[in-house]
This record gives sequence, C-alpha cells and structure tokens, in this order.
Amino acid sequence: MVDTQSTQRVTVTGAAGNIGYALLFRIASGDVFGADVPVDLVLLEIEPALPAARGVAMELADSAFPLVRSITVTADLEEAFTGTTAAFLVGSRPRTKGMERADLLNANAEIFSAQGKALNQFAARDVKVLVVGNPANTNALIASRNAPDLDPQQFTALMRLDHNRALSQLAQHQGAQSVEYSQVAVWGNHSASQFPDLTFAQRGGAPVEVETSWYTEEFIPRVAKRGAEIIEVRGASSAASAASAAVDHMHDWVHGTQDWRTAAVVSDGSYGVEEGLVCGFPTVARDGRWHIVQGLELSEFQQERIAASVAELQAERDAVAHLLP
Ligand code: NAX
Repeated sequence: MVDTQSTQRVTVTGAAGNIGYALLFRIASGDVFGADVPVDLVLLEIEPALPAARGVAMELADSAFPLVRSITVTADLEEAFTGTTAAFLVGSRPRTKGMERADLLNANAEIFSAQGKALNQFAARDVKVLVVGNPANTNALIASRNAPDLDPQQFTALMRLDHNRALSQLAQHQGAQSVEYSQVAVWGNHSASQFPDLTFAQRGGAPVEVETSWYTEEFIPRVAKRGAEIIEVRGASSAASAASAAVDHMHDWVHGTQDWRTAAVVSDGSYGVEEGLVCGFPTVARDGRWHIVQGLELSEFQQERIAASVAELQAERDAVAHLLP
C-alpha cells in the first residue's frame, strides 16, 4: 500500500529540455527520495513546449515506474507549485544571438521572480528548491527574495556538478577513484570564476598533495571551464551529468551527508561572503538543511580566489537589483 504521508510532490521546470529529460527518469526511479517513496511528478513548461512535455510524460507513463503515482503537465504556475515538496527549477531563458548579459539576467529575473512568488504562495512550507537554470546562483537569489514567507535556506543553486567534476579530475590525475576523496569544495559562482579548492582535500583520511602548477594551471581552469569543453566535444551542453548532480544534491539534502559537498546556499556572511548572496561553499547536510562548514583557516590565495568569484555574484545581483523586492 502507498504511504501517502511520505509521498513527494516534485516539480520540474523546463521539463521538455535536455536536463529535464535525463532528470525526470532518475527521480521517477527512486534515486532522489528513496526506493520506497512514491512521487507525484509535475512537469512545468512554457506553452510552446507543452506538446514536447506531454511526450516526456507519455514516456514516463510507459516506463510503469512503481513509485510514480501521478504525472501532471502544465504551464500554469499555481497548478505547478501547489503542494510542491521539492522543486527543480531547470527551465530558463538561454542566451541568444545579440543578447547582452544584462538582457539575459533580466529575462531570467522575471522568470525566477514569478516562480519564487508562486512557491511562496502555493508550495509546501518545507519545500526544498534547487535552481539549475543559469545564471543559477543569481536566479536562486531572485526566487528566494520573492518568497518572503519561506526560509532563504530553502533556496539553493546547483554547484554539485562543479564539485563532481573536481572530484573526477583529481581522481583521474592521481589514478584513483572519486570515492576515495573527501573535503573537496567549490567556492563562488557557477561560472568560469568559480574556485575549485583542494586545500583541505583528503584521500583515505590523509591530506592530498598536488603539484602547484597542475593545481593552478590545469585543475582549476579545467573544472571551471568544463561546461565549455563538453559543448566543444559533445556538440551539446552537459545534460545527463547536470541531471545526475541535481539528483545528488537533492538526495543528500534529504538524506544528510557526513563528508563535505558543494552546495550554493544563501550566505550568512561566513568567510566574508556578503550576506544574502547565493554562493558555493563547503557544506554538509543535516536535519534537512545545508550547513556551511565553519572554522576553516583560509590562505591569501584562497581568499583572493573566493573574492573574485563573489565580486561576480555581486555584479550579477546589482544588475537585477531593480527587480529585487
Ligand atoms: P534546454 O534549452 O534543453 O531546456 C530548457 C527548457 O526550459 C526548455 O524546454 C524551455 O522551454 C524551458 N523553459 C524556458 N523558460 C521556462 C519557464 N519560464 N518555465 C518553464 N520552462 C521554461 O536546456 P537544458 O540543457 O535542459 O539546460 C537548462 C538550464 O540548465 C540552462 O539554463 C543551462 O544553462 C543550465 N545548466 C546549469 C548547470 C549547473 O550546473 N547549474 C549545468 C548544466 C546547464 O548548463
């Protein structure tokens, strides 16, 4: 018998897109909430993409997932977010030819203001929100500022893909497995300015030693620009790996973690990051909340790298300041 107490109502925006296509099937199979937790899936799309979203819904139905109780396809924000317990905000406005960065920020600010308001009004009071659509950190900031009745800590942005990329690059360099490493984190913005940090990294509990030239000249730029590298090689942007990282993020948020993970969360001023910005930090998840790892001694190099990425977050925030309540 289905335990309706634990049923999750999961809203995925941009459900007809590339990431949505990879993400929905992982959620449906139980990878996020658990193999015994039923899900009501809600697919939000813009009107022109509704037919494609209906096609995805048909494929979900054809998979006969034991955990999927219902599938809803809609372009209506109230229908999409009523009772939502977990929201993956993936859909966003892509940058098109001739579009300035400010235009992109503004177009997305409108989308995420409206979705923040709808979450505030209609979602479950303990909803967990993960923003994937770019610029993810600033979109999460906008959504949270438009949801005054929800705790800002309920809004996060995806930097787990950057975290997973950092683990993978380190493991490949040392001829090891990603799972052997702990205390890796990526600070800042989900952009080329991010700082993948190996200062505190451990392998099997012992500090990781890496050559400075590899670290600063290869590792950091490679992780930070991996999205562009994927586009160049695959001819399309990261989709399955982004979906997988989104699954990891929400899974760990719900189930908790021992080791550090990277999550972009609303800053409480830790490490000099301006309060309110949505920034990547070393975090652990406990009791359904992300907690920023405290008490780390940061070198001048670390502080400079973090400050550079935070400056970009501030500039993005300032560009949409007129739309922030
Ligand atoms: P696609 O263009 O394939 O899909 C986006 C979908 O969103 C489209 O179907 C579109 O109709 C829909 N959409 C647009 N506006 C919407 C709105 N207001 N409400 C609901 N749906 C809306 O992009 P995809 O490859 O799936 O990527 C989605 C987003 O993820 C992009 O912004 C992308 O830049 C971002 N990414 C973020 C990553 C991260 O780590 N944070 C990594 C991967 C990816 O680059």
